[in-house]
Amino acid sequence: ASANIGVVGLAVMGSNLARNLASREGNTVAVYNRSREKTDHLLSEHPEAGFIPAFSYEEFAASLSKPRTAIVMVKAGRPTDAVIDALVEVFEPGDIIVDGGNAYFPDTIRREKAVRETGINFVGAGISGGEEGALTGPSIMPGGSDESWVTLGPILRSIAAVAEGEPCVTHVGHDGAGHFVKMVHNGIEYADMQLIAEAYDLIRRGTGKTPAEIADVFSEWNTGELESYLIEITAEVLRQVDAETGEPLVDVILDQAGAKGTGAWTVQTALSLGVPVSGIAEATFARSLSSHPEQRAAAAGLPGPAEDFHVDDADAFIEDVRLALFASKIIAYSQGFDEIRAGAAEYGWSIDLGAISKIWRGGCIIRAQFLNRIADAYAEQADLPVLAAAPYFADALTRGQDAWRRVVVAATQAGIPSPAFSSSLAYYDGIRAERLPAALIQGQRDFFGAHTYKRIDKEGTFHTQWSGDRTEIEAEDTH
Ligand code: NBP
Repeated sequence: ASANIGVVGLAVMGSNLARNLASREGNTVAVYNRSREKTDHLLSEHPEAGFIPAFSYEEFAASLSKPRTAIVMVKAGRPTDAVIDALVEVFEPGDIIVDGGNAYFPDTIRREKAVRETGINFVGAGISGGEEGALTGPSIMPGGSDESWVTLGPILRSIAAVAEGEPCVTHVGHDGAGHFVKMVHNGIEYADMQLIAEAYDLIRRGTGKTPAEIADVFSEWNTGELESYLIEITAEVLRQVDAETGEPLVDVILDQAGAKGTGAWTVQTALSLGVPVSGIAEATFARSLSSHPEQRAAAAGLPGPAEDFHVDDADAFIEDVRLALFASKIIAYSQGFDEIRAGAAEYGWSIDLGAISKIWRGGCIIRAQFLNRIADAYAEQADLPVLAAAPYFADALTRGQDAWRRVVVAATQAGIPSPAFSSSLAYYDGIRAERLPAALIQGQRDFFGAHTYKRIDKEGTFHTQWSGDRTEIEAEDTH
């Protein structure tokens, strides 16, 4: 027994994570993969890592010092269950099994409960940053017990990305909290990407600039408050020229966006929690819409606006789009953090929202300067009801709202779909409204279903006898 950490599953993510672990002072890494070839390959390619190979689960367990700690990096779903079951057989109480794959958080809650009964610790850890991040430093979102964190904390801190001197990992909360937060991270990523795509589309169709020229706009934006990994890579993608045709690559890529499901999970979960994540939902739906070529072909003949879209002052328009993008981004993040807040309340997790924004500053796809402002807002007030109303963000929304409205109006008039821009603006106007037509909805519900309503001027629950003389009575029940 001489390894302090083990990795099971040596496909691209697992082998990169194993190499990352091995490269850090103090770690000796045991490795195991179901089929022998991947283990042999990793060992021959990276003799410098000093891996301790195992070719059975028994050998793997024997090569680990106690408490045994293993990170599982296999395909999500059944393969993960199969590996956990096998490890439970060879591990002992106090040992730690970490699932670093992309598990759906209810699965993590279920697995944690089952494994805990054996006395073994189970930790679901969201790991963001793809292959590159796994190798050089990901953002890590571990859940699980406090006991497991004592052993796991230093190991994960050793391999995580570092942002402003701090490792991008924190003990998020118990059982499924880590995978929940990773899920919302991906949902926010969907919204951020959609917003950037809408900004590009509006600028291109409004000003006639080429993708390469728009790349320069994004590079410029990347020096200011929008500074982020996603803006940076957007410029790179837009600048890329297709070797075969000489066209901008973005013009030869099929316009049907794929998805692996984490955006949908974020939205489904938000629906059951009753949290309006409209930006994430629209971003997820926009990908679905793009991926139905038969419907798009059938609808292609439907009319758009009579006049062509052209803006007179390109620079002013681009500045409006920048402000609209920042305002919409604030809303998307505000909604995402709202979902984490609601999830924590529902599942009994104690999640430090400021700490979450900090561990997203490095390693992950949504890494950005902006996340410091979120951390500041929660440092100022830990129980913020809504992030968008915190002073820094309220100020940015105040600065941006006129431009935001102009952009949404222009997009609507030009017939350019901007679901994420416009739904974010609708959310903003909804959340800040003094009164909402929800009052009318309550009246309608009372009319057809006797669902009752409350009044603004006195306590109690009321019902109007719609099918009778329409007098109001005090009601007992709220349906
Ligand atoms: P894959 O998701 O492609 O999984 C392949 C690995 O699973 C191989 O090691 C394979 O072993 C193993 N495996 C399977 Br399949 N069934 C198994 C079973 N019944 N028992 C034991 N092992 C089994 O690998 P990946 O792309 O490296 O991703 C690993 C995890 O990390 C996934 O959950 C993924 O969602 C997550 N993730 C991926 C990324 C990314 O950018 N790719 C980013 C973040 C998270 P074999 O060699 O014997 O077939």
